[in-house]
Amino acid sequence: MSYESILVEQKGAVTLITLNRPQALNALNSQVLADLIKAFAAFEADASQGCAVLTGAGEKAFAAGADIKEMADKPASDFFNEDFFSQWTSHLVKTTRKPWIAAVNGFALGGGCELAMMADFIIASDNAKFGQPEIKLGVAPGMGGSQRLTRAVGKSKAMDMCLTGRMMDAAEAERSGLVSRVVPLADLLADALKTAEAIAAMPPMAAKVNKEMVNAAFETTLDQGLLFERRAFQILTATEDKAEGMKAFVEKRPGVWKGK
Ligand code: CO8
Repeated sequence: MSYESILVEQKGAVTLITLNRPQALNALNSQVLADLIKAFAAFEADASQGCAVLTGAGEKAFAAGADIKEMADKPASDFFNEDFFSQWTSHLVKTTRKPWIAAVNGFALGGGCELAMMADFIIASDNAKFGQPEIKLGVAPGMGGSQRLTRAVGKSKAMDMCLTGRMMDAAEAERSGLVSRVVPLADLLADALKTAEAIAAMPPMAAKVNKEMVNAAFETTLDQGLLFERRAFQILTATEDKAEGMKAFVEKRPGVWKGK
């Protein structure tokens, strides 16, 4: 499979996807979207792949936002008629059932921050900077920033970020719960790949179900979420991997998974 704006490599059971427009700070244009849709579909379909890592080329940016140059002259009717930005969520979030991690190296602004928040979790480098600066362009977040950022860091900080357009550094992002951890830039990729390898080595059905359960917490009441959790747990107990996992524990050996 060939891509114009991203690099895709398989590292064992981990797919590493790199946004590759460093000259534009990996700004997200329609080519990047088309490439990512293809890459995520290939990752999802390939049974040898258990987890993906998304990062940005270069040391400066994960992605500095949607491509402003591409959007600048686009009429409002096109944004509306294309339902601009909707495909990001439908392809990268809704149809990707396998886990994936955003390894944020540098700026994650606007659509870049929103793309990182589509990941199941974010590992950030110590030079990472997050922000929703769209207000400065006369617009507002359009790929989930007002919703996912608010769920991640709460109303006060989300309002602060969206209304001032200021950047949050990696330490503040970790303190606020936006990222799971911060590591030195030099260690970021190795750390993210190691984490992804560990996830890819888990029973695949259990990985998908754990992801679905945590995501359900954002969509349901507590009672409905708890019911979903119990039912999903109960279904997992019928899998061959559950039998193997518990047997392997008792026999003090690693489990060998079938994905069944
Ligand atoms: N889109 C297109 N090109 C970009 C973007 C971007 N989002 N960000 C950076 N670039 C380009 C620059 O234009 C520059 O290109 P060139 O060398 O050809 O001039 C190159 O990347 C390097 O950037 P800078 O020279 O600006 O680098 P600095 O180190 O001086 O600054 C910053 C780094 C602070 C990250 C700065 O580049 C910046 O502020 N970028 C824009 C950040 C931003 O506003 N992001 C939000 C974009 S909007 C969005 O994501 C949601 C949709 C909103 C709809 C808008 C409708 C009009």
